[in-house]
Amino acid sequence: MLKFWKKKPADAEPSQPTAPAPESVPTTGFAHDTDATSLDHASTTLDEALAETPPAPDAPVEDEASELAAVVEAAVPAKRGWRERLSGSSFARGLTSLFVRHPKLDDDLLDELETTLITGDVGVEASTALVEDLRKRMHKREFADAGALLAALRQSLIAMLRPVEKPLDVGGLKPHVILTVGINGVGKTTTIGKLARRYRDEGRQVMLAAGDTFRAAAVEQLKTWGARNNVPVISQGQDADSASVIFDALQAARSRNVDVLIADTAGRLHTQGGLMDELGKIARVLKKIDADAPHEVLMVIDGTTGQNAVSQVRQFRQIVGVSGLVVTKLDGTAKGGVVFALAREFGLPIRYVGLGETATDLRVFDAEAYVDGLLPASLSQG
Ligand SMILES: Nc1nc2c(ncn2[C@@H]2O[C@H](COP(=O)(O)OP(=O)(O)O)[C@@H](O)[C@H]2O)c(=O)[nH]1
Ligand SMILES: [Mg+2]
Repeated sequence: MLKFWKKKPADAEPSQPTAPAPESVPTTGFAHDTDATSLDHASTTLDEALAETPPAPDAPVEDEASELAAVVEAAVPAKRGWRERLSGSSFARGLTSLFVRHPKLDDDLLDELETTLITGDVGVEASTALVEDLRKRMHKREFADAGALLAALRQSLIAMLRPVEKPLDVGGLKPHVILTVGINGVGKTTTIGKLARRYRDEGRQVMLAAGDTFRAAAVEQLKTWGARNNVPVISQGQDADSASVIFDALQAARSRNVDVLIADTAGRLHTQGGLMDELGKIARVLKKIDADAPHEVLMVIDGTTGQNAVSQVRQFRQIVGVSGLVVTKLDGTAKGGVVFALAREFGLPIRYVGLGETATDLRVFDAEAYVDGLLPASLSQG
């Protein structure tokens, strides 16, 4: 059932999560927050947080209308907008210019296609396999012209991504625990903010856990997203034990009947080994409360990273058993081909993609919309 919550006017929402100005942080806030391991503390924090988010049955009509619009947007896979966000990437521009420069079907076209795919981060193996298949089919005269080859390329690219088009289902289990992992700066906290907004708009009770305790700014950033979306954030002071924060949050989420708990984690500690130990510990303590938790280990990848993304996934997978991926920053200059490389290498579900910095810029991954966003417009419009 849908619930309408009091919501700040949309224009109060900055395009980027900004930490509060230093002078607006109460000096006593951290002293209070630091005393942290007890459950009482967690529920106190939660009571305070929930007190700020009562259901508002008398919410103004325009609020209901915008909430509804957001629900509709979340429910119907919005294919609109993918091309707008993706077509500016060097990969998409490379593909378009290739077909403009080579209107004729020949081996040169295929050689250049291979180069474009490799340059676009699709990966050497995948690019070569894809082009060799198209070349064979061309020599068998399967394609009447370059347009037919483009159509076949589209089908092949979609076929590469179909197996990883598996949306995350957060219904059923309650609370559904999502542990977010990935290296620093990839967009974990931003993605959590976007997810909080999405799930809340679907009428779910959402809670966030500020498990990136390595930097004070990370906690503030998550709190900002929480406040903006009227979603409670469980946190302790800076340098608190991340596993303890997330453990408390799961206790609180259970007692409050929360639907989805999303935990943030650090992307960097003093040592790489330290980070991996911490993630392992988080997973272990969660299991003390719920043997199946975390239900999703969502690894966030920066789409501009290139082939390095593949080794990042390999590393995190060994430690915490990644169950789904989010690829961010695919808007703008990202090459975008890394999505294909990841799909081929791991076959891990790609749950969402980030197509911008604001709360509604996270899309459920859609293989067809993604490929059509990268390829020349003439095809998918036809
Ligand atoms: N353009 C764009 N920027 C993004 C996207 N996702 C995150 N960012 C930006 O990436 C930067 C790092 O994000 P943050 O969430 O702090 O990363 P974290 O260190 O992994 O938590 C911020 O400036 C975000 O606004 C996206 O999908 N598109
Ligand atoms: Mg962060």
